[in-house]
Amino acid sequence: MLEQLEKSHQQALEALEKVQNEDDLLTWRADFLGKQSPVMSVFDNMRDLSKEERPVVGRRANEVRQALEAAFEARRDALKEQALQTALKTEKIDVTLPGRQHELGRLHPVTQTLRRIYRIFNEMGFQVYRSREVETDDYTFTYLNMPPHHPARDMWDTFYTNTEGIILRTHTSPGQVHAMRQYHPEPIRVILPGMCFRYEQVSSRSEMQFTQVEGLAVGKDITFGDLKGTLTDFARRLFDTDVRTRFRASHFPFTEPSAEMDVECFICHGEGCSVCKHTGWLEILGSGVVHPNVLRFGGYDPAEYTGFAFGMGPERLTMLLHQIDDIRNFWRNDLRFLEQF
Ligand code: FA5
Repeated sequence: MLEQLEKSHQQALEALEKVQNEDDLLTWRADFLGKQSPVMSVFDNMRDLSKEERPVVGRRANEVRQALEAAFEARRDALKEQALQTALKTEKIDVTLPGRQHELGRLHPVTQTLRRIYRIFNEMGFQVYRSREVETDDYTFTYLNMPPHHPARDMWDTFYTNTEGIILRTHTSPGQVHAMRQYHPEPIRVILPGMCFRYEQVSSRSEMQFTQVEGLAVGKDITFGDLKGTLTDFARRLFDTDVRTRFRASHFPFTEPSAEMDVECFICHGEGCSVCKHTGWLEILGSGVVHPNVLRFGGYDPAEYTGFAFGMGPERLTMLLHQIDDIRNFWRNDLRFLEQF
């Protein structure tokens, strides 16, 4: 058995000499130091030996095993060193190569429009006022002069939560009453941007989730003329100095009188086309003089105070600014679309 042991030792060392990579090295270890290997099976077969032979063979088998383990470690270190030297020679860093370009993200087109709107109104003295997206029925409708069962509520159908009276806001107008209750009896000049939700058919012009920017001014002697001047100036600053605008009589329960503002169609310049439904005009916002009941709910005496309010849709404004024909592009998250802005 001793003879067999020496032979296996020799064979193992010879095989190890030929090993050139990590994989082969692991195979070698399984072959010569694994459970089934000739050296290790000596331990299993000890019981076949005589009492005198057992310690001699056992000692030698241990020596051989330790020698092979040491040889394995040495070979592994040598291979590592060899690999490192090869890498150093072949993988030289070329410091003259241009660096890798990092992809830069950018602001969403609607966010860009929102920031332009903030800047324009800030220059006119309006501060940004944030108000919540999850609202009460009272703030969304009742305090805006739409008591329960008022038919106008249907125009702004929204999403209801499991908690009675708690809904997702259908417009930013509830923020008007929050701002009034916080600031009364001080004068107010704020814009209220944020997300709105509507239970409505999604189409190329309407989403069920979209942003609005509300505006509110409250003070003494504020007139419809102030509203017109502010919004006309806004449109000129956002679009172009000589863009044509018009106010059309409309109806909102929370403003009296009410008006919608149109800008001349950019596609046909007033001639009439499919985008403007052959009217030559595109609606951009709703507005009006704050209704006395809303002022009262906000804590202002309508005999002393007046105000104006408006609500615009930044998605629609962005569509006009960039001639985008489908509002659904904004949420599609298609980089080919987004990278254009
Ligand atoms: C309102 O929401 C009123 N709260 C606006 C208002 C505020 C009037 C203050 C008077 C005083 P309206 O539903 O028309 O009104 O929406 C206003 C603007 O939001 C629209 O002109 C449009 O630009 C945008 N908008 C409305 N619905 C959608 C929709 N589904 N998808 C995208 N934009 C929309």
